Amino acid sequence: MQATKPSADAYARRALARLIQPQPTVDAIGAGLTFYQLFTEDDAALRAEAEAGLLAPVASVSPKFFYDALGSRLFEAITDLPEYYPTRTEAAIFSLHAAEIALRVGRGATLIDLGAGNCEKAARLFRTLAPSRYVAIDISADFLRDTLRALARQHPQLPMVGIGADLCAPLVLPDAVGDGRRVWFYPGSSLGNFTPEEARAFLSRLHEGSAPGDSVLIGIDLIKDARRLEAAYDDPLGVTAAFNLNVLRNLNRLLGANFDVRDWRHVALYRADAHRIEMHLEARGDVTVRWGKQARAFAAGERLHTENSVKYDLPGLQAMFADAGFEDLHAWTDAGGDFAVCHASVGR
Ligand code: AVJ
Repeated sequence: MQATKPSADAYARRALARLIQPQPTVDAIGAGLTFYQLFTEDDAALRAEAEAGLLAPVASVSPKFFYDALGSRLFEAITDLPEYYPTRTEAAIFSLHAAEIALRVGRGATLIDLGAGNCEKAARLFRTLAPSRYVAIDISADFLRDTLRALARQHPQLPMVGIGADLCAPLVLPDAVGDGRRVWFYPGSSLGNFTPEEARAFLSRLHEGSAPGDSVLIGIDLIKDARRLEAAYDDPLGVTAAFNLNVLRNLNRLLGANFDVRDWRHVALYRADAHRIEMHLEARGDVTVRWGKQARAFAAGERLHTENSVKYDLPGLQAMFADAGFEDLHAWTDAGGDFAVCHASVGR
């Protein structure tokens, strides 16, 4: 598909976005760090979303509900597992190709970290990319705020903006993000949580929110042997199982539900036809879950679908970035072809 011509309206759109931005809770933490909490008013929407998923014929819950403070820590622990190759493979690609990546990305940009988590990946790029500002966005706001406090002390010269927001919602950035050239950083194969269609739509939204010269830097897991994939999502230590089960504790808090973690079993399987890992929680026996005036009965063996982790190949990535309007895709991979780091630009 022909890449859409970058609209000259991008700047105007940015200005408009500034006019309609919601009033966030602003927290000037000092030492060049400002924190915005954008989604507090949306708690009801989050509850409605979780509830709709639980009541659907095939019950599901969005993976964004994994990431309460404990969930974020459990995910960090996953990245230390020998079976979970993506995080360390991506880090190796960044360090091996640092010079070339810096050349393509360019120094002095506003680095916008989408789903920043512990901010470690971005922080490791500070020296290579020399950003003029670091903007970290994550749904796990308290975890992000703590992380950024520490990071700001280590990098007193680098202005930082933290934003607690749901990336699935339309992204409206506060003024403090500034008008500098933007690099949207989306590492860790987070894009894999979207279906391919949603992923393309997400990239299109980034493209729409961009001006000529802005770019994306995205890490994504590649299609490989099912056995290695399943081992990465069902580790013998049970850390991934704990990560998956923790979503139930989060739902209990969010909805006032009565999930008992012991009633559920972690399931991870690779669906080769859809190129995706699926994670589910399977009821060990008949279970009825209650919250408010609602209830959902699960028969023994019935599953709650908690995550898709879609894997790509390079031609598929090429097509998706082009469809979203991006140009000049360059992908770096490790020698084993396990993981790709992609850079693509908004044309002039
Ligand atoms: C953070 C979405 C990239 O899909 O590999 C890790 C989450 N789930 N183990 C992934 C995850 C189970 C992870 N992402």
